[in-house]
Amino acid sequence: MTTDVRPDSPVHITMVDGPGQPPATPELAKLYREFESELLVPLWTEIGDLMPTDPRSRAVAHRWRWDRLREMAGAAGKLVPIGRGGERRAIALANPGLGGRPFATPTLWAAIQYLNPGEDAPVHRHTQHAFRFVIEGEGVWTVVNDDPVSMKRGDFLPQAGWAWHGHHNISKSSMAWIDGLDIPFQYQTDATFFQFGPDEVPTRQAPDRSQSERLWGHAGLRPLTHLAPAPASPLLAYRWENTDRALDDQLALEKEGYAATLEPGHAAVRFTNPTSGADVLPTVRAEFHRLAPGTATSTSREVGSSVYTVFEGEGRVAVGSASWHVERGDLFVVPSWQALRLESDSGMDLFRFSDTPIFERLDLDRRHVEEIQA
Ligand code: 1HN
Repeated sequence: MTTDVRPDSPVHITMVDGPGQPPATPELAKLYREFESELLVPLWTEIGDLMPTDPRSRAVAHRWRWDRLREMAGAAGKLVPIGRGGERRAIALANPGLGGRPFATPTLWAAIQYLNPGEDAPVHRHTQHAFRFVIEGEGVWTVVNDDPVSMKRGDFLPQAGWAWHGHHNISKSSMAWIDGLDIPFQYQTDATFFQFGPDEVPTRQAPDRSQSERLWGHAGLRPLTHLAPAPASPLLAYRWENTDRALDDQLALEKEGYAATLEPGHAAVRFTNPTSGADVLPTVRAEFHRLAPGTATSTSREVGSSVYTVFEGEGRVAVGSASWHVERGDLFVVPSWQALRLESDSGMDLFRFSDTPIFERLDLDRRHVEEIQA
């Protein structure tokens, strides 16, 4: 029996020599061509790639500089109109290991978004979970399910998947911020839905506090009208004043002899869902880390990927075999299972987001902290 070889088969099997490999004969070559034409792949040529002894991410450790991002976002603000279709003037980090796609890591999107005075980013909704984190400036309102929420430096603003949202700049100056979403995760797993809403953001009102903050923004106090746990946080803004004070308090408590820090000089908080204490978003973890001057973290690795941005200060970061000096606004990526170490002489504040909730939910999370070298 003869088999037509599919010249366009996406399957390509190479004969390799080595342990566990069959003798390379013309008959084997013929069998491999038949596999290709029938769209079949033998395990014995693939197992090393499919099942490495530990995670080998295709994503690469990489750092993007804020001054360049900010400059190019400003140029886009002049050249690129914002409206229906394009939806957002967002410029995404493309990890050099992920084929030029707008993916910071295999699961996470990170972008700088830019809005000119008076502009609207039109209303829409999608299944992707999202957040904003503000490095500098103010004046933009994100309106989530008709609740207008102001955005200021240091604020963290989560937004659950399928919530209607648009942004409006009420101020006289342009503003840039960072967006994080689980776009690559939902894209790879074909879970994405999207709908258009109104072209104009419905509100021009700018109250001091959003409805969500009035209902949920009182630490430790649960409204009795809302006792059921929600999958994502209903609190739409985690204000910088609170984050800053929490971190300051941890470092002060450490000085007073309480075990309040993650490790010496390293204060850290996680943004959580007030209905459950779980992560703010089902697929995304968000944290803030403060290194006191002269602090170095231990070296650790974990399953899942992270994106960090330097909020204030400067320092040194080592990820796997890469290492950079980082300063205010710089973003960097930590691929799965690559060793991370942070260090700062003058002190450094970092916002971090990661895909860890996905792995915890599936019982695939692992973390390893290296022993301190003498
Ligand atoms: C989106 O809706 C926002 O709402 C930001 O600001 C980035 C990237 C892809 C698709 C939708 C936003 C996005 C996005």
